[in-house]
Amino acid sequence: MLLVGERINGLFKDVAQAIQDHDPEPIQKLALEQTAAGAAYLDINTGPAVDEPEKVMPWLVKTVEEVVDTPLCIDSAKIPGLRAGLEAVSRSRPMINSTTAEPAHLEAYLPLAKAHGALLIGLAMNRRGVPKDAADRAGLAMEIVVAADAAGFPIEDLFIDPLVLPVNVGQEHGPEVLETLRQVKCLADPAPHTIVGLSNVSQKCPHRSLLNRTFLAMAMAAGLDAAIVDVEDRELVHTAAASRVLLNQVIYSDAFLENR
Ligand code: THG
Repeated sequence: MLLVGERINGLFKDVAQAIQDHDPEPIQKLALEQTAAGAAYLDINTGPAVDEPEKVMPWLVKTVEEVVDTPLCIDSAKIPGLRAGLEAVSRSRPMINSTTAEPAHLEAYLPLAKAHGALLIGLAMNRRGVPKDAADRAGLAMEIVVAADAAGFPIEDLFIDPLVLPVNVGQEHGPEVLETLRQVKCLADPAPHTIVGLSNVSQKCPHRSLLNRTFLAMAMAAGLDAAIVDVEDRELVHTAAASRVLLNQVIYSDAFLENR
């Protein structure tokens, strides 16, 4: 299970403030803390309020790379921000977050991912938005797989994201996300990897940690390989470790909570 730390995101007020103040310290503290907590990747997102992501993204990348070696997941809905972030990455194999199934997006992101030797997240959505049911999400995932194959992009470097929605507004999507995770594993051989933005499920809900870790265990049983999460949530990281043991993904030991 690959855990991607979610905290360096302008959605969070402290990060938005640090970006505004051009203050590296809060960002570097989050990079160190998440790495110590077991993050294999760090998501880097300027947040929606930033006017010039192509300036802010390279600053975030450099700020983080000054203090950790942890590979980065460059998260931007805008191509200039993404491209500038990738160009600033110096030592690790980055992950691109993300393309959709939209042909224009695939045409832009697949060559970019290839050129940078990057892993690529493909969202199960297109210009019409996120489909309601699993079959349509899996259909869009298949379009991404076909385009990746045609572009010579390795399917084992592709991470399909079925898109998790908040349970308080999109309750019916939960089981559809789980079913999509199962179906994606049958789309190709080797199958693409799968990833979700886990904390979406509990946005604006009470008991966030409980909702997050419960959905994580369910999603792992359905074939989830990676998740963008709050890695500083110990109960969540422990749930991932317990799930890996119970799904026979790692050999049991009494010290299973130490497994990363
Ligand atoms: N898929 C992919 N990438 C993603 C997502 C996804 N990147 C962003 C997001 N979703 C995952 N990361 C977060 C980060 C923060 C929150 C949720 C998901 C979050 N933030 C608080 C909120 O909005 O209430 C911020 C408030 C605060 O504490 O300051 O919930 O799905 N590929």
